Amino acid sequence: MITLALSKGRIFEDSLPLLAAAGIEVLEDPEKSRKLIIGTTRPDVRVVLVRASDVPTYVQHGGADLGVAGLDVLLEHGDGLYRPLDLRIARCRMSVATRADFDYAHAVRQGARIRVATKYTQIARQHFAAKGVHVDLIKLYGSMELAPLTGLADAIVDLVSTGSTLKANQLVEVEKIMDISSRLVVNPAALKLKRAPLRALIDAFEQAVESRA
Ligand code: PRT
Ligand code: MG
Repeated sequence: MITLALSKGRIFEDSLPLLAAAGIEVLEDPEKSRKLIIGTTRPDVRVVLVRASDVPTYVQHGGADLGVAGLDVLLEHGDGLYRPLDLRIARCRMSVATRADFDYAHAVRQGARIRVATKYTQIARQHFAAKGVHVDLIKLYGSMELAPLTGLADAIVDLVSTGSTLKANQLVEVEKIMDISSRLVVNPAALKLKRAPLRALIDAFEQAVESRA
């Protein structure tokens, strides 16, 4: 049995065409069913539904043989996963945003201490350290946009796709940190134990990604 960890929402939706290209269809719609384990048209392949940020944990500890997770989630999780394939799905970017009346470039030039609220503390820490910018990081679990509006922080680090969430909250994107897409991650021990079927699945995903590029 091969177990694939996916999260509900955009990663599940965007993974369906890749699965289809590998000849796999899931037998249930997670938006309609409450099941957390979903069978597929391949009797030896099943999908487990977990929180996006739990996918690396499932794959690392063998709760799943492979999984799909955003680069943001993987970078926050840290090492311990074989990361073979950029699936180029669920694309967005990690950016710094502020209120329009906060002069970010000026604050950086002045060497001021900037208060940054984010869910992505590892990525933010690494980014500002590389730039030599002093920051006080404030860890949040959601609704980051609120932080600059309430005076909790000067800036946020968050994912941006269309930009409409920032716009709706009168925030402006002042710096792109990196492009983000989802990756196929594989448990190294599973890759040894189930080499042939996992390799076939990874190769099919790879071909599907390339043919869509
Ligand atoms: O379930 P849980 O809340 O723990 O997980 P999650 O919210 O991380 O899951 P989900 O499904 O929302 O995101 C899964 C992955 O999709 C993320 O890890 C990213 O790699 C990727 N992705 C792609 C995005 C976006 N685009 C995105 N736009 N994840 C989040 N957003 C959010 C963003 O945080 C912001 O609040 O959408 C808002 C911005 O969107 P725009 O279009 O208004 O700019
Ligand atoms: Mg979400």
